[in-house]
Amino acid sequence: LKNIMIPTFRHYQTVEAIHAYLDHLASKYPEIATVGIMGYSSQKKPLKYIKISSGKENAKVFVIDAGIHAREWVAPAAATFIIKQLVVNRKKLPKALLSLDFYVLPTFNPDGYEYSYLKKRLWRKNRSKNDCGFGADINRNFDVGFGGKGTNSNPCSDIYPGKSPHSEPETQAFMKFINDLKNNLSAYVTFHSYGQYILIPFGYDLNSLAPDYDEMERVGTIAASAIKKLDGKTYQVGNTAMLLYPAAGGSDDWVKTATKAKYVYTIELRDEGEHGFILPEEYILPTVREAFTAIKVIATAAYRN
Ligand code: ING
Ligand code: ZN
Repeated sequence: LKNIMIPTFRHYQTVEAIHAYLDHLASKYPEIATVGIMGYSSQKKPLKYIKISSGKENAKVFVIDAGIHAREWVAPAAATFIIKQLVVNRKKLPKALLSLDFYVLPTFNPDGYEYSYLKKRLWRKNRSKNDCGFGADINRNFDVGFGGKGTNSNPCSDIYPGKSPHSEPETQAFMKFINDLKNNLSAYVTFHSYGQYILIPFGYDLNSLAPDYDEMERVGTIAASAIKKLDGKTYQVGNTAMLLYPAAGGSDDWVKTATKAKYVYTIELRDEGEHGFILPEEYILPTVREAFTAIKVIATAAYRN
């Protein structure tokens, strides 16, 4: 029996185990950690998040999510690892990380993750009903260039953006959640895999750089250097559309347009394509350490600026 209360990051966990771990932390560390539900998936699973509080009034906010795409299993593992460092290993944290309020949503797409886990490993989308069967790409469902480049209006497609902007319950819950925090929001990171990229908005089209692009690139480059120093891995830094491909309707583009957050990134974790989405379990721990390394750098910048 695997002890879900003490994740070792040697195995990929179920949605239930990840959510149980958040509840466990909230009951063991009630001064620091509280669990909330921002809404429900189309199959009525809770969109559970954990708030890790600085204890300071009007602290700047850092929102982290993962698992918007079902098959990118290492991303929820990374979010879980970050949560563990912020709560259990709090004594080791630098001042910047103690001074921010973190909100972490480790499973943005719990229905899809479970479907990938149990039925179809390479499932990407959520599980909402459509004319083809199931699934919209939540990372195409936001209203920034909706239905444009990198999307496909065929509901069978893996990049089907949904029937209209914000049609998906996961998108709606997330938007409301961000809207409630937006006055203090300073940083947002959404974890995906794979490719080893630190991506900067906008992604909806070519030649469209977000406000603060240069500052985001500066800090992203420091994060990539910190990862290189940690374990030698290379993460490329640049604009989503130019470095990867244009894709409209992403969560990062929406956060950057709808809030005053300065530091907004999509981070594509390991690997560079050898295993792709099916990253072997032995690589979970080194990968999630890279994720936390990037978060420390971005949090330090967010705290200062
Ligand atoms: N990559 C992202 C995708 O949704 C991306 C890249 C980031 C697109 C930000 C748009 C905005 O296609 C993966 N691997 O999902
Ligand atoms: Zn993805």
